[in-house]
Amino acid sequence: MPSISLTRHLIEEQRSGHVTPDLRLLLEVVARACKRISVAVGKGALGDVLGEAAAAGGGDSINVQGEAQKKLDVISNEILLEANAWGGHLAACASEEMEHCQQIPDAFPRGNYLLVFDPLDGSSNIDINASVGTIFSVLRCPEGVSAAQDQDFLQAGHTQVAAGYCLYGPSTMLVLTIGHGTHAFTLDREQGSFVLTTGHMRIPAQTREFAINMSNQRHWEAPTQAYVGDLLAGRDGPRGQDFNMRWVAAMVGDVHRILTRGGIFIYPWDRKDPAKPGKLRLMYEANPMAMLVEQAGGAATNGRERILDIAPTSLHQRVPVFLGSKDEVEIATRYHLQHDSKAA
Ligand code: FDP
Repeated sequence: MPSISLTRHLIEEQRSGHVTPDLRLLLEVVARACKRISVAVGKGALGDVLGEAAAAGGGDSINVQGEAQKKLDVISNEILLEANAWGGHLAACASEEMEHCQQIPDAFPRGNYLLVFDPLDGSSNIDINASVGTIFSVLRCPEGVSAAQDQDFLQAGHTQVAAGYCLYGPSTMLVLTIGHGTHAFTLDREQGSFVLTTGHMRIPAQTREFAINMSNQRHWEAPTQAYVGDLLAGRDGPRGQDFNMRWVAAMVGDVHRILTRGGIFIYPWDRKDPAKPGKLRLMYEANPMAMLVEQAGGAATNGRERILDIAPTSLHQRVPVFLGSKDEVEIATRYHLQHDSKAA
């Protein structure tokens, strides 16, 4: 059986009418940028890529989220911006690392798509040589818009035309959806190409594995406490079975495990900073992951409603996330909705 490269897969999807030539080429460019990021990540301590990025005036560089930027955050952001500037498929890019979207420079033709990315997710894993990743989402540029602004990106997740991530782990993997299933490609380092290794990933509907940062437990709201408490009670509790816990601390790694063998990933609202509706970003993390998970038969909510139906109000909006095995996400969501209806 000949191996199927990402290029061949996308050409076949184009022949089936699932992807336009422009979107196909755009996805190839993103994949190529991810290969370059994979090389930079792989250099580790030998490549002067570890540690914090320096600010222009000295000290550590802080991004728009108020977080210290790692050198690899900055390098990955630049690789994605540079790779996507000249292809002619994009109108603008928005990155978790930049306050506002960036239009394609006037020197290059502009296309009909908008690219959204988190260049290096899980960056606290960089310096410990653990998995990190790039997450991306593609939207259509609204009709008639020639110079896209931030508000043109504010489209609900169900309008995404493609979403994916690249996981930089023991192997580099690209996981992609264009709305016709979720497919995983592994980077063949000798050939330099992504090869299809799992087509049509399926998340089992039921699971006995959950992922959450338990150190925040005391800050959670009552229904999250009740739900996780019942998981922890195991076979003696209302669920009548034991649950295992895993936490990679990079969303890409946790979601990849769930796409591979099921589970539920939770980053709930908490009281640590009541002004923030969650830690994870709707446009850069929750929407693309929700599309990938739904396309693999799973579910994704904010504890109350489907993530892909949330109308974004700002580029860097945060959101609580419950995603993974469909039945388990429904159970977790029910705890929150029942709590709300009792309180009403
Ligand atoms: P990080 O801050 O290291 O970039 O997107 C943020 C994220 O990582 C997710 O990848 C990860 O799931 C989560 O934050 C980890 O947060 P904790 O600090 O609570 O572990």
